[in-house]
Amino acid sequence: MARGSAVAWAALGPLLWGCALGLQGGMLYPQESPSRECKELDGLWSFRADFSDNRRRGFEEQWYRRPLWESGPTVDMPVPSSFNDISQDWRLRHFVGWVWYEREVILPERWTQDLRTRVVLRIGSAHSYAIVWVNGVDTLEHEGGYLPFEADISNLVQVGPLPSRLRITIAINNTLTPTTLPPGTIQYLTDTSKYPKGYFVQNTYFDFFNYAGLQRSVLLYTTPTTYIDDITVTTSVEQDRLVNYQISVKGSNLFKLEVRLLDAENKVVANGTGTQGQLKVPGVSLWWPYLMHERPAYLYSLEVQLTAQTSLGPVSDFYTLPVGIRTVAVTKSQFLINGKPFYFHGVNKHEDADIRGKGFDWPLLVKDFNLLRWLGANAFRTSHYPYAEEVMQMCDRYGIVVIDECPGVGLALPQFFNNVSLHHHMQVMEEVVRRDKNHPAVVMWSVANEPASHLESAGYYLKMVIAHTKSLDPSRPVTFVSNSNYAADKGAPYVDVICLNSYYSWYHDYGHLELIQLQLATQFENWYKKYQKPIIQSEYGAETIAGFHQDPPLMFTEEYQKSLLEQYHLGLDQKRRKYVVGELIWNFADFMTEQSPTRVLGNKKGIFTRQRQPKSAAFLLRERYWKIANETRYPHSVAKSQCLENSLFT
Ligand code: BDP
Repeated sequence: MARGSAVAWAALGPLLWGCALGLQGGMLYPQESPSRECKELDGLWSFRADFSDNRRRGFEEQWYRRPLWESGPTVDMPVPSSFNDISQDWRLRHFVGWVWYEREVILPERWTQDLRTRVVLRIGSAHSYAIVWVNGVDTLEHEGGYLPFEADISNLVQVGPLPSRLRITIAINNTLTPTTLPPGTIQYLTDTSKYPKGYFVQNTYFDFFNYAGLQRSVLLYTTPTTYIDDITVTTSVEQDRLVNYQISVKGSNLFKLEVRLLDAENKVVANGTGTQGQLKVPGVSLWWPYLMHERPAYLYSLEVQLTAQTSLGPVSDFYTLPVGIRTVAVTKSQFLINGKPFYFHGVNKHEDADIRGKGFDWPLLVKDFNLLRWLGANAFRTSHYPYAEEVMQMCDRYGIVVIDECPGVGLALPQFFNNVSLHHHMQVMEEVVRRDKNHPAVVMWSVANEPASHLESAGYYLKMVIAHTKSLDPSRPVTFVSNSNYAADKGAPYVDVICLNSYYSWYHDYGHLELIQLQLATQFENWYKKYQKPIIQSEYGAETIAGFHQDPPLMFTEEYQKSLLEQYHLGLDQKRRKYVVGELIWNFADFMTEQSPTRVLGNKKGIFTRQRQPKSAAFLLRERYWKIANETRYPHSVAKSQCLENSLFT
């Protein structure tokens, strides 16, 4: 790759093309156990953006070789956080190119002296291309934001007497090009009467701000040198209640694996041995979505214990994986969870908040889940990229069903459907599935949002990505989200569920709410007639400035958002018991976008503000979701009060 190049990014292409697909190793979420320790590196890092004209100064001067402050002025940067909204420097908010993060760490002596210990550096995500040095040594590179990556750094820290101080330097480039995901273009503006020499802008083709930086946690963790590398669990409930597991071990071939399944009361309910097997679970408690059952989100724990012989003596490794037993299936007109019809009544989200941007934040996460439960939402889509692992864990624990979307957003131009992009897109799907495959909450993969799927080249491209995803995980349906305007969708034949975004009486027929029911009915009937697959209304909504009021309703007011939703709901109710299997509002909360004359400090289609306060539409949606929950709950005898109680106090 052309290191240090902010813009000549296509150089990455030929390198990637021709690489074999297939990831090395697993990506288990780091956890402490009798054999594993974690050291979080969240907090303040030193930071420096490379403002040089060619953005290459950091590489030319080798900033990774010495402490970053020696290269020039640095500032404090919190991790996790996007760097964009932290400082008062406007150049940083819009910065395109390489930024540099650095942090020193002191390691426990055991980590550096005990040669049976493996030390791993793990980065939750770095948007979008990252290079990592440890003590100045080139250690790791990763392409693509929103997904974790890691490196075994034992060799670097276990070198002689007490090198316990570690300097971690991470250079991150947020440039988006035709072969990144999401893609983008760099445009040079060469009219020197209007723009200074070398002036360029980053064009994106999606509707959220391209926040960047170390937006999720960075940590160090240990395992023994022979260790549990990956666990894959699938569950079935047909004849017997089964948990199928597959475990990969690295470091030695001489090992023993013991597996125990514990119920929520910590009682062992099944045992197994070896790298793969099936566990029968007597009197099983299934994992049910929130509001679908009186005891939703039941989780077992799969305890894996490894004992191995190494040249330095015996080692043990322990890892515990939460397991929810449930099935997912799709018919011509239904989405089934545990064999029962499931109706998605939920939201689309963004990872987005004031100051932090896309930075992971526990208070925000818990607030969002409290709001989801208050709303009676049972699902969301990770529009338009995989969310933090902690979010997925909460979904498992709260019973919130997830359509897990990869960053395949903004695939708007014909040149984005090329072989290099296809290869990268498949690789990203591998990383998404590897990371999220064990979450019972994840019921479907979404490979893209609104690709230009009327194009011939897009048809082939989507077919390949969908087929690849199915081969990675045959246990879940696969979709991509269509803009319902594209009558001749070349990708739709390959999806299991049709997901449609439409904005009637918003982007068309402004103000004409009376047209929504007719247009929605036409949309549903056309698509169903053609494909005979269940349909989710995956987006609908209206831009709404909290506090704007007008009756009769006018666009941008809270009354208009409510009325638009009401009209959509009438249309949805006509098809709900036929083949429409879900509705997801756009959007859960207001979020930041690029600046444009059509966005007032971002996208305002949230039913909550960016600060998570309800607009009037939130109350309307709450009424509806609780009503639908009461109709669709299984078994039907559970009282609403019971569910309300669950939602408020569990
Ligand atoms: C949809 C996109 C979404 C946008 C939304 C909008 O999928 O990312 O934010 O439009 O315009 O088409 O609000």
